[in-house]
Amino acid sequence: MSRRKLVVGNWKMNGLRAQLGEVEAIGGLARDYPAVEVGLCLPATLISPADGVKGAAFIGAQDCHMKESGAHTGCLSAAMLAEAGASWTIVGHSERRQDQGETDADVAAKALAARAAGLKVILCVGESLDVRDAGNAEAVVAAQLLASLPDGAAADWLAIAYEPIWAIGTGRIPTMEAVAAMHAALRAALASRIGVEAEGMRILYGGSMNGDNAAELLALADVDGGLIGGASLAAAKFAPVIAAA
Ligand code: 3PY
Repeated sequence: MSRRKLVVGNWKMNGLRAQLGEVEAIGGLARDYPAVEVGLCLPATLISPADGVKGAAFIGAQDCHMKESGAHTGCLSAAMLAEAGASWTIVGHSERRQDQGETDADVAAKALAARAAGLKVILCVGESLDVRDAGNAEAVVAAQLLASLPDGAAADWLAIAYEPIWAIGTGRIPTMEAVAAMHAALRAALASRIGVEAEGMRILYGGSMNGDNAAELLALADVDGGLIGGASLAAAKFAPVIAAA
């Protein structure tokens, strides 16, 4: 089955209004590659201003709360993010699983809350270096995916991002064989839960993806796009990744 490539920048805690020119330039690039779905998951403070300059890119958030509203100081609901202009959100990034102690159940609940507010979702999974070195990364990450998968998971609103924790921000990536094996294992795990719907669901690679390695990664059969950190912060660095898709 052919799946439209999805290439998404994750700006993490980077970006002030001074960087809106980069958002605009990336939105312009997205216009040049209509076959690719391009987006930027921005700090929440930039979502609304970015909405006006986003061109053909979509704007997303990096997290949302699992509740609709309430006494949760400092948190943002999915509806707030949607109102600000987000159409997607990331959930379950390993930095949040580690720094905020988010569990698989939290991640599934956040995905459902996002869906209820009309957001599409990128759900992140990935293994630590210890797990990779122990040789059972595929089983561990497949189990993490199934435990984080929300009810009603479907390809029209959910994408998966496989991000090995040890590859994030390190410049190291797994071998192409390891990436291919992991993506195939994740698709099989999805099929065991959601059947044929798994064929249409996009599975992105993330973790030190950049203009030098994107073409090789994106050519793998089950790699349907990328979730890109540092290389998405400037249009000049992001352009070759989008072009590779
Ligand atoms: C990275 O590439 O560093 C990421 O974590 C993307 O989400």
